[in-house]
Amino acid sequence: MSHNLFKTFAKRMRERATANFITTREERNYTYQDALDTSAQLAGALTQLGVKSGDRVAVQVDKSPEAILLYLACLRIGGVYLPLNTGYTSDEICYFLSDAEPALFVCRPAAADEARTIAAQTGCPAVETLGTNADGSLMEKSQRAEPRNDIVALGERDLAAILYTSGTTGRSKGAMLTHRNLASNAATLVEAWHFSAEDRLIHALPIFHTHGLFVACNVTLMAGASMLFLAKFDADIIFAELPRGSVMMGVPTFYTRLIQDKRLTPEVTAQMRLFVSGSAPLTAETHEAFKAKTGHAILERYGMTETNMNISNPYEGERRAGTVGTPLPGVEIRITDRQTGKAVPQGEIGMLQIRGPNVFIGYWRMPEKTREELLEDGFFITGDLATVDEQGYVHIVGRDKDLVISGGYNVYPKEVEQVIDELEQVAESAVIGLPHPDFGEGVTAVVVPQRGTHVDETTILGYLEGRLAKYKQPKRVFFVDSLPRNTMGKVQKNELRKRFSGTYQTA
Ligand code: MCA
Ligand code: AMP
Repeated sequence: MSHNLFKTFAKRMRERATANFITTREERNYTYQDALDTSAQLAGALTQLGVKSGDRVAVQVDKSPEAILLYLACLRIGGVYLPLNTGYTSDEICYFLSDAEPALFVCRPAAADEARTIAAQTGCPAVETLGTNADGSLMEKSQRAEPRNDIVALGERDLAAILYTSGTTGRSKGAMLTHRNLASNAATLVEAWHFSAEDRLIHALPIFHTHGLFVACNVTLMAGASMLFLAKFDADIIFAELPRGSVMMGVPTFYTRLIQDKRLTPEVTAQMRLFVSGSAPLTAETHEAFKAKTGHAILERYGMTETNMNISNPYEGERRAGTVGTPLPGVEIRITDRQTGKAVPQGEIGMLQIRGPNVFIGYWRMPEKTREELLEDGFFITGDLATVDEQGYVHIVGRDKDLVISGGYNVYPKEVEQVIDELEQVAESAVIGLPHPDFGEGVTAVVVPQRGTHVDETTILGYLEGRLAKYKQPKRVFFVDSLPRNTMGKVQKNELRKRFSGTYQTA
């Protein structure tokens, strides 16, 4: 039996052949039959370009229906899809290509020259382009290619995708996700969230992370539903489209922005049956304010790149503000003591661990990191601190990992600190997340200047420009004479968070 996820999708796509799969605001439509045909053409082009089963295909393109069809084409032929944040700089891309060694790099048309330089430096044999209007060299090649209507047979552990997540050491790790991981999670979510062919998903998330790519698109495909594909979150467009949608998935920033808008009313959301939130904590206040303004209780769920979705508030039953709900069917959780790894008594706080068919098989070419985080018994150490209440609802109460989540994007302080510390005028730095009214947490740098030198905020921010993706760059930089440390010499980031806590209060 083949585990190729596309086999499951294709069956549903054929059943729904004449129905719309993706529509854009510019009225570009793909029916499911169009999606089957174009993905077969793209699969033909990939084959012609030398991509074979198991080969990585790195993709850094703007959001478009064709980018999703490229993802489907990869699945068809057993290629491993490797989406990259459009905000990543050349330096960042260089690392990903050297590490993943893709057979092909697909980039934006405007970035073709730069991409070829990076490909040459990293030994990537082919570069093609994909634009937002069904344009670019890959689309041109696909039109002339022999279509591949077959679906490559794959085993249980064959990879569908590698998604890079930053690490505490500052080096990004490639999470290896199998066809089985993605298939099981999509099927579970379709059931849990009552997705059907009737649904129209308002899709305003980026498509290079788990949330916008797998949660949104795989669930839509499995249900045979349709998606309205928006380039990005734009409140004006969301309000115009809400009356024609049935589901929206978003990060908390979507919801905090919507509740500040007078246009958020029960009437404008009357057609919607479900609002989902994830990727970062949704505060109980935001949950309650949204409910007061619309009558809808946002369904908050919890996931990770490494595990897909694990825990969700119920579709039917109480969606409890400030909690992420109960484990999804097939997912096991345990809350453990951070030192001993033993389960803590119910109601106590500990490290959240997860096991299930949704959990990845390891980090790409990092066996030691994999062993540290993915235990022999199959449980994955999330790095999140949680407690389970008497009704079985999970509360994520904090993080044991040094991570900032800004507008749903993860930023590992180490990565930013390393770049700041390259500056001669800097002795050392500490990057922290502070409460931010729009992004939830605002990346903030606290810097100790080198004795006898002068350095200011502009110099530091100027240095980071072009070296780190925009969302990783601090919103503010502060200067101190020394960093607070404990007796072990470890920087006490809690102290810094307290000291600068009011920074964005009026932002
Ligand atoms: C944009 N900027 C940001 C962010 N986004 N800065 C920090 N954090 C961000 N997330 C910068 C812009 O470059 C700009 O800088 C300034 O902030 C204002 O931009 P604005 O136009 O307001 O932002 P936007 O374009 O509206 O984007 C905000 C956003 C977006 C809608 C929240 O970041 C977004 O779509 N986030 C979703 C992320 C996501 O999908 N995460 C899922 C990861 P300047 O003005 O200086 O140029 S998957 C995951 O976490 C797991 C698996 C899970 O559970 O889902
Ligand atoms: P990523 O590495 O991008 O997959 O992000 C995963 C991390 O996002 C988790 O380890 C959590 O810290 C955080 N996260 C995701 N969903 C939620 C949620 N609903 N509440 C709190 N944190 C969340």
